[in-house]
Amino acid sequence: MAKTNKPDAGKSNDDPKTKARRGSDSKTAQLKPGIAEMKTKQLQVNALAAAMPFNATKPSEYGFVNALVPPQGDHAQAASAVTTASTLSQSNTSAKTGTQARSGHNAAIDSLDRVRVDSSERHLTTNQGVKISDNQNSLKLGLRGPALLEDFVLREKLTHFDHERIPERIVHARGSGAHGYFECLNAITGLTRAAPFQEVGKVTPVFARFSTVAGERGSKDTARDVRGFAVKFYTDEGNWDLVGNNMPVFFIQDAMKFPDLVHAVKPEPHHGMPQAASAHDTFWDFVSLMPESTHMLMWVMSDRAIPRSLATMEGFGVHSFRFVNAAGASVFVKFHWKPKFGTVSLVWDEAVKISGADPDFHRRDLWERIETGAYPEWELGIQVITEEQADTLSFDILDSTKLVPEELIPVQIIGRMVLNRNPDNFFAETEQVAFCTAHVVPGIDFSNDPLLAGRIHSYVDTQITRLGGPNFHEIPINSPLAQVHNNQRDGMHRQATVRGQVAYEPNSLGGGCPFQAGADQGFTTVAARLNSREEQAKVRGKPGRFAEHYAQAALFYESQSPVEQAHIAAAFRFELSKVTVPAIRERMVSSLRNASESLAQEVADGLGMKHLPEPMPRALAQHVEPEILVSPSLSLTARPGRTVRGSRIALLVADGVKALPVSQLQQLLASKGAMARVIAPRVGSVTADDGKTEIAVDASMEGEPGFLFDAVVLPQGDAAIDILMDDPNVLDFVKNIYRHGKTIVAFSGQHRLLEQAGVSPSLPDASADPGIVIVPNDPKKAFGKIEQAIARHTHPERELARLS
Ligand code: HDE
Repeated sequence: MAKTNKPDAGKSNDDPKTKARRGSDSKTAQLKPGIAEMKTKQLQVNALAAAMPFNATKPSEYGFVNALVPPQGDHAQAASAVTTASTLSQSNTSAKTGTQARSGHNAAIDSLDRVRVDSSERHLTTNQGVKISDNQNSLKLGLRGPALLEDFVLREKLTHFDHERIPERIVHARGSGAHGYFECLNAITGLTRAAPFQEVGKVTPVFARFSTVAGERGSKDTARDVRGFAVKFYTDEGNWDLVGNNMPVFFIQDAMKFPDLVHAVKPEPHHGMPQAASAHDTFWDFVSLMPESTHMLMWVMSDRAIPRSLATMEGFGVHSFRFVNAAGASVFVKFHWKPKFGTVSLVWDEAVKISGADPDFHRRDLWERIETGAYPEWELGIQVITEEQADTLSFDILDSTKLVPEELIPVQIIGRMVLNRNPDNFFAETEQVAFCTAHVVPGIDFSNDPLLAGRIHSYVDTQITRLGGPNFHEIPINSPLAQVHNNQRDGMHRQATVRGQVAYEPNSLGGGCPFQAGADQGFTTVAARLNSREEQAKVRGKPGRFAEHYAQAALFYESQSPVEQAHIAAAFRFELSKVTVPAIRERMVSSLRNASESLAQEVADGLGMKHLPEPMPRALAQHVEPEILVSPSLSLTARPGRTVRGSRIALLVADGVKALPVSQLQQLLASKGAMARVIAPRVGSVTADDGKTEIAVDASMEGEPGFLFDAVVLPQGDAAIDILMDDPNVLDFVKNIYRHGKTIVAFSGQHRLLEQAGVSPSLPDASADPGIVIVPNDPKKAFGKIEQAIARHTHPERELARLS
């Protein structure tokens, strides 16, 4: 009975050598129950226990030095797999019990293949697998008689149906998810030992879920709100969840205030309104009393809160985390997801209209992008900050209401994430996925951010109610690819059928297994945290640097383009107009004065305030000199990469349209990853100008109004244009595209429709509107121009001209 307690670095429990030492499974399969075999097993168990005559690692539990480097647990090899098996009768196999365990393998967590169901060519059955002869009628005593209690088919069906819903997430209830992969582009072994970053080209499977925060599960996608940006990395060393948002800062500095914030933004408790909106009394009452939220308010009132697509928004880890390398050295790190296809947002009028016509706008967009191969993609970037550097900053990097400007500490790209597979089942995957900030892997650790500390607790806790008990990690979407072996047992909905007699550690009856991994392979907490300079006393309070609340709110506002600034002012005006208590509006404006006098004035004017209220007294009287006053990277215009890929383009048609340009454009756009939809007054088909060709219509203008598209191409063909010019839906279609700053393509000599819709091809200063593209009759010749205009997504010149 060999004893092993040497570090086993780099070897997984699936190590073939380990398997060989333990004896093969086929060997145990031959051991049938019987008195002699029982005796043999007893002897083997005794030998295994005797191999561990005392607890060899006990001394290492004491003292500071040992605490830093826990050893691997003491363990011994069993003579055969039967030594540690629950039962000798395992050799009596069946179709249900199967044979026996693969040594050291947890089959409850294998890939999603093990739970994927395909019902093609299959009968309908009950949950017990009994074939159902009639799925139309309940069992009755005679055709007109009463239904019978014995109808187990009906009762099973109704009972299951009655319990189909689970509690929705308290926040982030509305979300959409997808599978994909993370690829390491830059190995950063010097910074972290985290598995996904050890080797260039290393691929780690991921599942990402994007969400709004305030709305309920069935609420609209385009609400003005923060977007959750949560990514589960199924790493070789366990699951790592990077549970971030599409904004790099947060409203509050301490977890203690989270329930207050959420209660304030959610529908008001007396009448349950409004849904998925911050534009109401309680939200603004709360935030205007919490000046630390001013920076986040700037983000939430900006266009970042109404993204065009989940694929065109940035993501941020928000808190400072820690990277830890193999030698145990640690640095602070901030995570950034940079969308490969640029940052694009909607305008407010567009978002409001979309929410009526397609409340699933973002979910559909994500789905369609993946189904059509226009895979969303982000680069993962990091800002690395040493403890010493952090001390020199004018703000505290443990304060989640502050960001680290990229101009101060650049973002280095270390990898990319591609989402390339839609879920098979929304509920099983997107709804049941359970993210948790506590899910970290060796190489990643927490900072002392007090907001993060609360989150480490909250996410696991909430799943216990939401997913019905402590075994939610076994739900297939949540289970890691890395092996799971521990002595946690039982509880609601337990799947893993752990064999053997042992559910405790230390043990000798299981050969000490599963044994503690030790510092070499296991997760260890960065000891440097203990050396931090915080007061060691138990206190309820915040560090002094947290008291400065306005410098970065000003930084964000000053870094926006004029159009973006106008949108921020309009959003404050809109939201505060919905506040029914004048004192709250005044309080908010008085707070805004500390961030930007011009913004405060504009908002006050918009609210009809005759006089500006006094600036709100600051929590920190003395001025703090920020490192920089403007950070261009904070503007949505900063990211390169805007493209037609993933765009939706409407090709307007009616009877009498010329067919060739329609089919040419469909093909050209498809070749660039854009989706062209043929839109007509009705669904069905239209007849082309040759009187023969039928063009299939994808959707009607009622079904898919103009604001759902990134661009519109007006038709060629006089007869078609005549029909469309008389249709008010068509004029609204075109007007909305124009109003929302998007591209309109018209064929030369055929822009009567534009004029009818009141759209001018030039800007007020007589220069050409870059979003109105007049092309020759052959769209192939002008496709470059069309593509370029659509790729810009929005043409701010139009709005800028209105502003000036
Ligand atoms: Fe969350 N948050 N949160 N949060 N959060 C949840 O967990 C919480 C915070 C974020 O797609 C809940 O599984 C506390 C910041 C995302 O499933 C809950 C605090 C950030 C998601 C919870 C915060 C986030 C959640 C609800 C303050 C950005 C959706 C259901 C201390 C960095 C994940 C659930 C998904 C979800 C608690 C603050 C992001 C209740 C206590 C800051 C993306 O556990």
